[in-house]
Amino acid sequence: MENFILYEEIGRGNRSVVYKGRSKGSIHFVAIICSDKSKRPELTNHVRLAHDIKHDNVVSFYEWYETSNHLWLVVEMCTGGSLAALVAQDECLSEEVVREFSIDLMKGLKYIHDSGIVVSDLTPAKILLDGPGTLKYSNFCLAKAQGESLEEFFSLVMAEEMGAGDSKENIISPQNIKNRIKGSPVYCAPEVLRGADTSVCSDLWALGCILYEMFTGKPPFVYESMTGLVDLILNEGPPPLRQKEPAFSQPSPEFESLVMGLLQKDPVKRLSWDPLLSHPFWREAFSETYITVEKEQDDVSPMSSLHLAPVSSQTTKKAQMAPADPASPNLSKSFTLDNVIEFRPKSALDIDAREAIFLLSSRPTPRTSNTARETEDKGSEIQESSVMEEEQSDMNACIKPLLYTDSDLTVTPIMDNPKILKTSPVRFDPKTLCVQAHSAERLSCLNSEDWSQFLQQVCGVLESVDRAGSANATAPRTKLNLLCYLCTVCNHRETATRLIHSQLFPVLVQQLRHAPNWDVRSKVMRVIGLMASHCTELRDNVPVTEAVAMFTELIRENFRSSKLKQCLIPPLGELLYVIATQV
Ligand code: 3RJ
Repeated sequence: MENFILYEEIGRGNRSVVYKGRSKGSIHFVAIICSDKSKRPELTNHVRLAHDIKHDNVVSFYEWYETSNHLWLVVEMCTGGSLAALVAQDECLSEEVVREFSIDLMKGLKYIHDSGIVVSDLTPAKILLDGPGTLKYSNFCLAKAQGESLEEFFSLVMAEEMGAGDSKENIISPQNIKNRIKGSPVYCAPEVLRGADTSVCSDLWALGCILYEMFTGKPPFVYESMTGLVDLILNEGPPPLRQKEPAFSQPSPEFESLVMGLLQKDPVKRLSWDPLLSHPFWREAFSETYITVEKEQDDVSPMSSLHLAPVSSQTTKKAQMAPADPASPNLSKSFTLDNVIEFRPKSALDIDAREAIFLLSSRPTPRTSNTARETEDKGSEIQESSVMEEEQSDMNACIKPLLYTDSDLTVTPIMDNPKILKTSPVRFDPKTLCVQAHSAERLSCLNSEDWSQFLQQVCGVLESVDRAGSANATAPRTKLNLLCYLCTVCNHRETATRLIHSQLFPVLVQQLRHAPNWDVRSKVMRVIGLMASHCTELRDNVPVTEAVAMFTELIRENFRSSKLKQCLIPPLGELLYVIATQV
C-alpha cells in the first residue's frame, strides 16, 4: 500500500494547492497537487499528455487519485521554484546563464514536440528548477496533441463528469470551453491572437518571449490593457535587447539574431526547429542530440501511436506507476479523444487496506466520543498519522496494527466540515419565521407544554401541503426559513438531543421525499445531519432505521448527481456514526 506524507504547502494555483510530500517508507520526495474537482478537464488533459513523457526537462508524473472533493496528482518535486520567481528575484540574467537555461528549455521542448505535443501555454511560471538547477516544464493542463482540438477533449471530459441530475451551472457551452482553454496573452503568438490554433510554431514564439524575458527581466510585450497588449503583439516590434545603460551586459549578435528569429510575427518567417538547433548561439550544443532525435523520429511516429487503439488498462496502470526512466523514452500514448471516458484517477481509499493514501505529518487525535470530536481540528479527506506513544507496551504495538488501521481510530466530523465542502452559513429571517424564534438555549429548557406546542407548530408547517393555486403559495419559502432556523438551533447539543427524540424526527424523514422541492429537501437533510452530529445520546425509540433506509434509497436513486450526493451522504454518515457509537 502506497502512502504519502504531506509536508508544507509550496505553492498555490487557481483552485489548487501544491504540497511537498514524501512517499511513505522511502526518502523519495514528491510534489502533491491537491486540486478542486472543477479542474478535472485540465488535470485529465495534463495526465494523459504528461504520463508518458520521461525526460530530464519535464516534471515527471507519477500517480493520481480521486477523493470525494479533490483530485490529487503526485509528481516530481522541484525544489528551486519557478523560472518566473527566479527572474523576478534576479531582475535579469547574464547571456551565459540564459544560454545554459535555454539549452534545457530547448531539449525539453524538442522532446515534447517530437512526442506530438504542443504546450500551447508556455510561460516562465510553468517552468520549474530542480535542486541542481535543471529547468523542467511542469504544466500540460492546456497542452494538446498536434492537430487535435482541445475543445473537443474538454467537452468530452465535462460531459462524462456531468451527472444526469446535475444542474445548469455545469452546462458545457462552446464559449465556456473556449475561455477555459485560453492561455496567457503575454506569451501568445500573433497568429493565435488572430484566431489560429496553437502549434509547434506558436510554442517557439513563446520560447522567444521567455529568452527575451530572462535576459531583460521583462517579457517583450507588456501593456496594462488587453487591447493594448494585443496591438503591441500584432503590430509592434519588441523593445531592443540592447540595454541603454552601459552597466547592463549587452547581448551578443548571435543572441539578438536568435531572439528576433523566434519573435517573427509571421509564423512562416519564424525560426523553425532545424535552423533553430543549428543556430550559432548554441555553440553546437545540439549537433549530437539533433541527430539522435532525427533517428528516434524515424523509429516512432508519436502521433500515429496516439491515434491507434488504446493500450489496455493493465498497461495504463503500469505506465502510471512506473518511475521515470529518462534513458528510455516511452512515446506511446494510451489516452486519446476516443478513450478519455475510461481514463480516471485511482480512488484514494484503497478498498483492501481501508486506509487513506495521504497522511498529514501531524500528531493524531483519535476520537471515540462526541466530547473528543468537538475539541478536534476539523478533519478532512487527509488522514492524520498515528504516532506511537513511546510508553506503549510491546504487546500493544504488535497487536494493534493487526486489529486496526489508523483510520479506524480517527473520526472526523462530516457535517459542515469546510475541508470536505465549503458551505455558506445558514441564516434565517426571524421576522418571517412562522414559529417563535426561541434561542437554542431557551428551546433546551422549554417546559413540556411550550415544547409540545412548539413542535406541533413546526411539524404542522413542514407537513402542510402547498396546493397549486391555493392562498398558501409561499409555503416552500416559509418551510425553508423554518428549516434554516432549525439548522442554527441544532448546533446546540441539548436542543439537538431533545429534537432528535421528538416527533419532529420522523416528520423530517418523511419530508426527505415529500418536501416540495430539492432546496427544501436538502435543508431537511442538513437539519437531520446536524441533529445527528450534535446529539449526545440516541434512545431506542428514534426511528433511525427508517431514516437510514430513506437516505440510502435517495442516494441510490440520485447516484449520478454529485450535488445531491453531497447533501445526502454527510447526514447518512453522521447518523451511522451516532448509531455505531451507542452502547
Ligand atoms: C509540481 C506542478 C512544484 C508552483 C508551481 C503550482 C515553489 C517554490 C519554492 C520551491 C519549490 C516550488 C515548487 N515546486 C514544485 N515541484 N513540483 C511541482 C506542481 C509541478 N512549486 C512552486 N509553485 C507550479 N507549476 C505548475 N503548477 C504549479 C505551484 N513553488
